[in-house]
Amino acid sequence: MNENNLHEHIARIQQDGFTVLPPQLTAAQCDEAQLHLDRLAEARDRGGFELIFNKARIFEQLYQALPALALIRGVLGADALLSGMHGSIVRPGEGGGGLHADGILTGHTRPTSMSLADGGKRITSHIMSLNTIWCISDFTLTNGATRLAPGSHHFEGLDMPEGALETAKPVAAERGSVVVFNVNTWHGPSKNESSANRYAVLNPWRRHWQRCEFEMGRAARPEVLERAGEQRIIFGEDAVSPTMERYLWDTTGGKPKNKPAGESGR
Ligand SMILES: O=C(O)CCC(=O)C(=O)O
Repeated sequence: MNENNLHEHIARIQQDGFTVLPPQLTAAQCDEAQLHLDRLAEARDRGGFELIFNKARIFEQLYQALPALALIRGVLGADALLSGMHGSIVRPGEGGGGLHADGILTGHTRPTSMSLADGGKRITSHIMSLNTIWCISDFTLTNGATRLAPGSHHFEGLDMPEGALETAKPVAAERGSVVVFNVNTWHGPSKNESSANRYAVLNPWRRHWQRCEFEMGRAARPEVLERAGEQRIIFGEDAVSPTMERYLWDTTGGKPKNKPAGESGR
């Protein structure tokens, strides 16, 4: 992605609340991801669809896609954190319920964290967090593609803005593409009226100083962290607060200084 494209995508997220990046995964990579999603679906009730970078190497490719990372960092800062990685299958006949905005689990709209002083208003001046939906299937107007209500991220209230259900439209996107959106944007899967499953991977992102959905530096297997190479920063090991006096604390590794190198201590 060149500098101009990056600015265009950022402007679209600011104006509409979302943008779509052209394919970041090849057809072969999507095929492989789809196979693993089918396998993991069998263990869905036991968390099969959570933390899937630990479960098949193909999912590690999603945070190695540099154009996507450039956009995420262009919005959330160079030290943006991966908050989770979830598998998603919308089967024929599924989807099409209501819309929601993200962020109520660990984001700025977590209900028990909203204060009297907030006056029932969420933060709209800045983009606090992003969600990214990786299209492992082609997303079409009829197969359960994510639908988003353009401009709904500007509304300060916590309830769905009037008219959002009517204005929300499914996003058609080639497989391998990535739908990137402000978590304030109202969205949800549309109804899958086709005869095939709709496959996706959902990767939410947070600013470095926010809580993630998982303590990722601990949740990721050591070999996954190792293979992340330059991108290891997205797991937020350096975002872990010290549990002892700072001079004893390895701020990069997020662990006591006396732990031997390579031992996460977790
Ligand atoms: O699967 C989809 O299309 C939407 C996913 C979603 O609503 C979410 O990640 O919050």
